[in-house]
Amino acid sequence: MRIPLREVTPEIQTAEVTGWVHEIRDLGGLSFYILRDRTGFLQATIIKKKASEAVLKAAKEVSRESVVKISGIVKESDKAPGGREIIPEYFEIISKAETPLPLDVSEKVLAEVDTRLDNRYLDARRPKVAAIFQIRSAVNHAVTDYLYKEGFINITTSKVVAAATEGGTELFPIAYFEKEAFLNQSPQLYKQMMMAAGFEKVFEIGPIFRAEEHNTTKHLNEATSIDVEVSFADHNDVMNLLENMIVSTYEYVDKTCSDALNTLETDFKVPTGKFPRLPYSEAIDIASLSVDEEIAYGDDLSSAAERAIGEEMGEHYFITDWPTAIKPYYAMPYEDEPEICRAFDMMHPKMELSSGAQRIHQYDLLVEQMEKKGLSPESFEFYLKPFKYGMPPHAGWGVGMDRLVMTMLDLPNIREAVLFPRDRHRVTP
Ligand code: ATP
Ligand code: AMO
Repeated sequence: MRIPLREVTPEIQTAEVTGWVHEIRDLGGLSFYILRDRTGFLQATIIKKKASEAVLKAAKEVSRESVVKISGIVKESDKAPGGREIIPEYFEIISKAETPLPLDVSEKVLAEVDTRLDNRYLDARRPKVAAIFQIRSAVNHAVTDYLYKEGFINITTSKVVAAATEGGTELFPIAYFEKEAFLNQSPQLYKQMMMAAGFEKVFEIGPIFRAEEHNTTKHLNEATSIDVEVSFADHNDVMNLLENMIVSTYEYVDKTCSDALNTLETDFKVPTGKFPRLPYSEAIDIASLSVDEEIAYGDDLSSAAERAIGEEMGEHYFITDWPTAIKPYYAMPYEDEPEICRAFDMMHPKMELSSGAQRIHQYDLLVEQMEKKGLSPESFEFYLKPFKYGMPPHAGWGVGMDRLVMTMLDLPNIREAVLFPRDRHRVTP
């Protein structure tokens, strides 16, 4: 029976293993084959004088990154990785890799990001890359687990839509028979409609599509968003929910991913306690003191402004009380001060991770806000109708999963956190 490489120890005496040939070293009378699978490495040592003809033939023919099956005796060895080695009595090449390889999996030669992404299947054989996706899987698990425990219903909404939700960023049109259709920018309108349906607490983890024109290290054209919506809740309730979810996700990664974190050699820290709440007006003051550009109240925060404020804050934080004019039409203005609204962004010191708000649940006010933003309520009829038949007050947010993983692991580029990223120039693989 096949044994994962990590579990091969001298105590088991003999083993049958499969894996990829990570490295080959030939020292004349001796040759070494470092095998790799998702659990680790194992050295196969061939003593040429003692090995069978069949083993010698396969060993001579095999190339790096081929898939092989080896069985033999397991012995202690202080010079081999993990302090043990296997002496092959059987050596089969299951799938031979062509040479030269498109990129060096053993990391002796570093490849450009584009070469790596073009050959993601090979790139992801590198333990440092695989570790990122093990952690991303744990993040997904922790988030889902947390939300289920909080009583949320997991929903799946359509990604083919007839209208924009967010504004500000462009839509991708798609060919949909004789209708005009687009890829959805956010499940925003759908999660709100499920509040009208009485689901009370919903979440969705799914793709969002944004035709961002520029290539940046923190924007994708297809991102993964963690979206929640909660009825009978205000912006403060969902900010509390968000910070608890983030902390518990970090804690889960800390508890379950120590090998992957060690492989990445990253400075991983679980954020502590409450994230400070910084009103937008104060955030603008901080930014205008530290950034070399004109910044006025009412401006969106540029990336440079975000970084300057982040440096000052030094930890995760919220920016609250945004000007109503620069947040989407669905954000609820304060009753006594309608120029500002119950919207927030949740920030990592390096970038925005989430936007959210208490939403407008009153039909007339929502139509008024849409008109103020230059949108035509007629094209949002499917969304507006539920507000006429019993819409509870509600609030929610969306977190970019890719940015969450990127900032958690201090990755230099969002593409590192995505298996098959989509950007301005990339639609394959
Ligand atoms: P929003 O908060 O409006 O949904 P967003 O999530 O894209 O937008 P960020 O990604 O945090 O917001 O963007 C912060 C800042 O980065 C923006 O205000 C802008 O200055 C800059 N920015 C946003 N999108 C792009 C882009 N596609 N290309 C270059 N810079 C951008
Ligand atoms: P927003 O547009 O701020 O809010 O998006 C929410 C979060 O999604 C992530 N994100 C992206 N990540 C990578 N590339 C992109 N192009 C990209 N665009 C967005 C970010 C961002 O903070 N409907 C609201 C959410 C709500 O109010 O519930 C929304 O979509 O991390």
